[in-house]
Amino acid sequence: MQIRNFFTLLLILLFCSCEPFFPGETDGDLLLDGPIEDLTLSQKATFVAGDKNFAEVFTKESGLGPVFNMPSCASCHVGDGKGHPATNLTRFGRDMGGGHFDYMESQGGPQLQNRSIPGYPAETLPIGTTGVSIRSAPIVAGIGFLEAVPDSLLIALADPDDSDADGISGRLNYISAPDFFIPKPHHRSMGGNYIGRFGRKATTIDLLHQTAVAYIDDMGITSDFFTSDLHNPLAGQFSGDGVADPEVGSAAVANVVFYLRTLKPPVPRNEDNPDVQAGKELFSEIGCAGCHLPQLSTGDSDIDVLANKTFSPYTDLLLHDMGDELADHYPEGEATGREWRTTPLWGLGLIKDTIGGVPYFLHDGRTSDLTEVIRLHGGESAVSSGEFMALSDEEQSQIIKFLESL
Ligand code: HEC
Ligand code: HEC
Ligand SMILES: [Ca+2]
Ligand SMILES: [Ca+2]
Ligand SMILES: [Ca+2]
Repeated sequence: MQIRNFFTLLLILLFCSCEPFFPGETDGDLLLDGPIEDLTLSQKATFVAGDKNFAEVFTKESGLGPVFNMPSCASCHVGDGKGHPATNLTRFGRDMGGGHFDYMESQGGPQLQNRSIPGYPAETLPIGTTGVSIRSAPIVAGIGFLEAVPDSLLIALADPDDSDADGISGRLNYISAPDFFIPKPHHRSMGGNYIGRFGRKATTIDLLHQTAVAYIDDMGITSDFFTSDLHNPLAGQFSGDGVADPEVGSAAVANVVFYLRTLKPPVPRNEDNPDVQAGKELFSEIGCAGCHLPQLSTGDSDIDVLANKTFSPYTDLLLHDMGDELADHYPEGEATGREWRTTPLWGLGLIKDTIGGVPYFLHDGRTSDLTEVIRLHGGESAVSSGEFMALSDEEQSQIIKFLESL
C-alpha cells in the first residue's frame, strides 16, 4: 500500500473510533478506552500521557521504520478494541521437519513488515514458507487485570494432560525472558523461562515486554529495550534510518504500559435481559466456560485498584488445540501450529463501534459472524461447538445475545 493510502486509512479508522454506539449515545460504558475508576490524580495524569503516546503517529523523521506495519499503536488497536483486517500483521517461517522450525531471519522473518518509509523497500513474503500466520490486533481494554493474575492461578488452571478428562487440556507457554524483564513476586519460572500471557499464542510475559516488542516489530521504533533498528535483509547493506536511537524514550514506553494497565474492563450490558441470562447459562452448560472462564482474580499489584479483584474476562489465558480449521501451522515458543490462547470475550459486543460498525473475529479477523466463529471451533473445543450446533435456533440466538452483551 502506498504510504499516502494508509495514512488515509488511518484517518478513516481514527474517525470511526470517535463514532458513538448509537447516534446521540454518549454513555461512557459503551466506550472501551476509558481509565479504571478511582485512579489517583497522578495516576490519571499518567494515563492521559500514555493515551497520547499510544496514539502517537510516528513519521520518517521521528524514526518510523525503515520497515514497519503501522505507524502508531492506536492505528491497529483502534479505540482499544480489535483491529481491522487492513491492519493485520503477518508472521512467517518454514517447517524443516524433525520438530525444527526456521523463522527465516536472514530473509526478514519472523514478522513481515509490509510497509516502509519512502525510498526503502518493504518486505515481501519469501518463497519456501510453510507457515504463514495472519494476526489481527486483540482488544486491549481491561488488560491490566489480565497482567495482574498471579502465575500460581494459571499453573493451577493448566491441565496439560487433561487429568480431569473433560476433553480440555490448557497449556502454558514458557518463554525465555528478555534481559530487561524484572520478575514480580508472583512470577514463577521453569528452567529460567517465564509464563507467557500476551499475544495470540501467549508469547510475551508482561505488558512491558509486549509494548517494547510492539515498538520495534510493528513500528520500527527503537527504544532502550530494543536498541537496533529493523531493516529488510533482502534489500542489501543497511546503514540506519538516519534517526538517532533510541527513537522513543523510556518515559513514553512506561506511560504506554501504565495506560494499558489502567484501561477499564469493558462494561457488560443488558445483563437483566432474559435471553442474555438464558444464553449465559447455556454458555456454561455446553462447555464454552471450560476455556472462556467467566471469572479470574488478580493478586497483589503496585496499582491499588488492580489488587485482589475478581473480574470477568472470559479467558483462562491458556493455550488450546483448536483443530485444523483454525491451525496456522506456525509454532511460537511451546505453542504449536494448532494452539491458540483463549481469546477474552469481554468487549465482544462493543468492538465493532471502534472500527466502523463491523467486527472481525478470530486470530486473523476472518469472519464477522459469531455462529461461524463457533462452528470453526475444533480440537479441544469440538465437543462444545457440536453441542452449540445441536441447540435449537432460539437457544443459539440466546448464546449470541449473551456474547453481544459482553
Ligand atoms: C500492525 C498492527 C499493530 C501495531 C502497530 C501494534 N499492535 Fe499490538 N498487537 C497487534 C497484534 C496482531 C497482536 C497479537 C500479536 C501476537 O499474536 O503475537 C497485538 C498484541 C498486543 C497486546 C497483547 C494483547 C493480548 O490480548 O494479548 C498488547 C498489550 C498490545 N498489542 C499493545 C500494543 C502497543 C502498546 C503498541 C504500540 C507500541 C502496539 N500494540 C502496536 C497489532 C499491532
Ligand atoms: C478448548 C477451549 C475453548 C472452548 C471450549 C471454547 N472456546 Fe471459544 N475460543 C477459544 C480460543 C483458543 C479462541 C481463539 C481462536 C482463534 O482466534 O483462532 C476462541 C475464540 C472464540 C471467539 C472469538 C473471539 C474474538 O474476539 O475473536 C468466540 C466468540 C468464542 N471463542 C466463543 C466460544 C463459544 C460460544 C464457545 C462454546 C460453544 C467456545 N468459544 C468454546 C477457546 C475455546
Ligand atoms: Ca526506526
Ligand atoms: Ca521482518
Ligand atoms: Ca534509528
